[in-house]
Amino acid sequence: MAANAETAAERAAFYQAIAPQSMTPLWEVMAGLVTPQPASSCQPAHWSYAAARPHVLASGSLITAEEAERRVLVLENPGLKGQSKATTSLYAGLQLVLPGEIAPAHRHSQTALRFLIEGEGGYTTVAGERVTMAPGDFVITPTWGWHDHGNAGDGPVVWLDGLDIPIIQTLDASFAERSAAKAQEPTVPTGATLAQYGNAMLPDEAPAALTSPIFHYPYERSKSAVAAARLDPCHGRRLRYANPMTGDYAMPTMAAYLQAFPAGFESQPYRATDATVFCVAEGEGESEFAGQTFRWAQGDVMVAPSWAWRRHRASRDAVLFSFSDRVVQEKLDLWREDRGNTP
Ligand code: GTQ
Repeated sequence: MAANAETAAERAAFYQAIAPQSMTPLWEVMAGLVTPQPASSCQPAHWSYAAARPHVLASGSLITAEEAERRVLVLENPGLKGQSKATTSLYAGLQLVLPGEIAPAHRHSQTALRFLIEGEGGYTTVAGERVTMAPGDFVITPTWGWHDHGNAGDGPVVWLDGLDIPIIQTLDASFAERSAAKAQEPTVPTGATLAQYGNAMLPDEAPAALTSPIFHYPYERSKSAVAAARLDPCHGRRLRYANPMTGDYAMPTMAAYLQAFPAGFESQPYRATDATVFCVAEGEGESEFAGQTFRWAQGDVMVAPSWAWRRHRASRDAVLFSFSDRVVQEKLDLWREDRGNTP
């Protein structure tokens, strides 16, 4: 036997000998574990709302919201098939609620966010306060908070769900339960939370929690806020949704943003370690992630993987919602960005 073959055989025998002890040699796997830069299976992805919408509506005659518990088509990253993941750490889906339906009350460890894409009259009840969602509204369901959804309008309501499901999975920290009552009886007047916490004023007894007390950020307010923001060469006019009690992100596991691009805007190349899910609130344009170009319009959802170069171009005035795990990465001292040569 050649020396190399002899060594290989000797090593293979050694690996076999230690396997029953549940041991394995690091040197065979090290390069794949400790990579010089992010090496993600997550791929750049795009779901056109025009293409997805007929399937979402078709799911409405296949199963009721009540039977499904949540009637959602999961947006699965093509690089992460079978895993119910939009990115390595985040879940996304399109949820449909038809007029008169109720998605029954439950609660779970996972934090959820909603970004409303289509329809009027859809509502969600969080901690006893029922809010009606209009297109572009951003809504938070905090960890372990009771929530049920309904539709008091006369057309379908569709929103983007974003959840930290893969993070909770990694941590093996999932709990969930269903409520005995199908829906919560509202106990707090609609709008009371936003009025108290969303006007640069706070009640004396306000508790500082990791999740924002505001769970409904109406689009009209958010849009006028970003319209006044500085035009950043990489991000356009961008603001993050914040917890007014702490100034931190609105949720402990997901960072959420709204950004406006004036017609004709072309962003400078940018990359960051937080893979990001985008949803188009309005306008048209295209985005390039890791060299793949996607043309987008209202309701489209896109994924930019970790450390992939991103560029956006707006052919009309446009507004994009986005969310990522940046808040987690920052807490762990991991988050990095690269603005290329842009100041
Ligand atoms: O609305 O509670 O897309 O529990 C996935 C899991 C939505 C929800 C999803 C959920 C929900």
